[in-house]
Amino acid sequence: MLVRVALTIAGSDSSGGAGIQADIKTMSALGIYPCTVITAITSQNTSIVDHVLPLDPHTIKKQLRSILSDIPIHAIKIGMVYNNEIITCVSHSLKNLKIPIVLDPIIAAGTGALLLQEEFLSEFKTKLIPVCDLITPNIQEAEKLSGNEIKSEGDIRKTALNIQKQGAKNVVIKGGHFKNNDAIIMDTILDESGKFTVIKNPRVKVVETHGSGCNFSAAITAFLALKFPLVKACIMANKYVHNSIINTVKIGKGIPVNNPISTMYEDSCKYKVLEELTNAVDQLTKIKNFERLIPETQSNIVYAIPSAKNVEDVAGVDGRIVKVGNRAVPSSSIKFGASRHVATSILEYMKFNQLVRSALNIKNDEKILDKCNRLFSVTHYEREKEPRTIKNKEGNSIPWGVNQALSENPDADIIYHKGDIGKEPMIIIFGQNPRDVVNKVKRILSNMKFD
Ligand code: PXL
Repeated sequence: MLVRVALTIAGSDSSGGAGIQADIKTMSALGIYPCTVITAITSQNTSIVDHVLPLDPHTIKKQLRSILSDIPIHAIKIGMVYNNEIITCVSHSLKNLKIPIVLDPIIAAGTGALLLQEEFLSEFKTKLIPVCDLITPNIQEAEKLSGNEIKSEGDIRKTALNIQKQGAKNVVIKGGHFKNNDAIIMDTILDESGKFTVIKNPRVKVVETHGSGCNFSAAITAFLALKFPLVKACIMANKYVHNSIINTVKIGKGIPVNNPISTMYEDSCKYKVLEELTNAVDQLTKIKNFERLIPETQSNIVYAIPSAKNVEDVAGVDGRIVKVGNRAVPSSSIKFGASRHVATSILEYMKFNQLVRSALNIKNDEKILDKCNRLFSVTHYEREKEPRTIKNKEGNSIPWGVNQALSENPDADIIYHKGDIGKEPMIIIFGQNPRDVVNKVKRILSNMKFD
């Protein structure tokens, strides 16, 4: 397999959200093989940076030599450099390389601690900025590098030009901390030709996230290693980081951390979900007499990804499984977002037990319900007890009902209701996966007599 390789020169973050750990995750998730040169070891959690150990320049130089003398590197990222000795050593080692270099000018951690000792800012500017192809400051870092105060979009552009004059071929100023507009975040790119490109995104409602800056510069480095042109690489990295901010996780008591693996992980889950559900639908429709369990409103079997947040994260049969003569037939293909009702039921169930991710609705008649009661743990809810305020809100009835039923019995395999005016009675079979649900159907139908 052909592989593209990137190198990150950065500090270790023991909390795993930023620094070298963020770079490894981001680059790997984008299909790049990451090599690492560690410059410092930080002891930190989601609230504070407790200690910083800068490594000696000899050890850093040795790491750089080991990598550069052997492995063809397609792009380089520089993160935390901490002091003058490290700045000098990195600058010397990279000076004459013909590899795209992205410089993330890390001055302070999100929690406030200094990651570049202030007295070395001028060394940083004269020794590292001219070496890089792109520099990626946020608003505060851009202010520190230029000495400007940034209050307007005009100030951002002026500051980008100032930093470019210091020797950075291209500049992207990240707008996450720009307080001009609460709804929009804009990143401003100034490229080699002097052209500005602005990327706008709706602001994600999180207070602060740890690691988003590292994810952004690592993603740009990955896209440069994949040979994308620089502005395109910035645009793609911006989109990628926007998704990882949406999937931010709260792992400790302090600020949430970015989750750059989430998109890749969800995509891989989606593939497996589609595969397992396709097999299950195939099996289900071959079960003798299954069509006799299909209600007037037809059946659907669904399967959610582990991190499902809404019906778009739940796969089902588009157009449901319908009864045609004495056969059960899927109307169409299996898709995410194809089911509303059964998908809503599984999403509510997952709030009680994350391991239960699959469900199927079947007809509720006396004979079927009686068999369910004999074989499984069954609970129910009464639609007529649903408060009017909930009934009046579209889409609220099912979560209310499933919640009621599981509050009585949180381990139930089956939830039923007896219907209401205009609502057909229904049984929903739950399981950890579609195979589990199909096996429950087989047990319900075994030895069942139909006339
Ligand atoms: O987010 C910047 C950053 C970079 N590198 C290391 C860090 C941090 C922030 O905490 O710890 C090692």
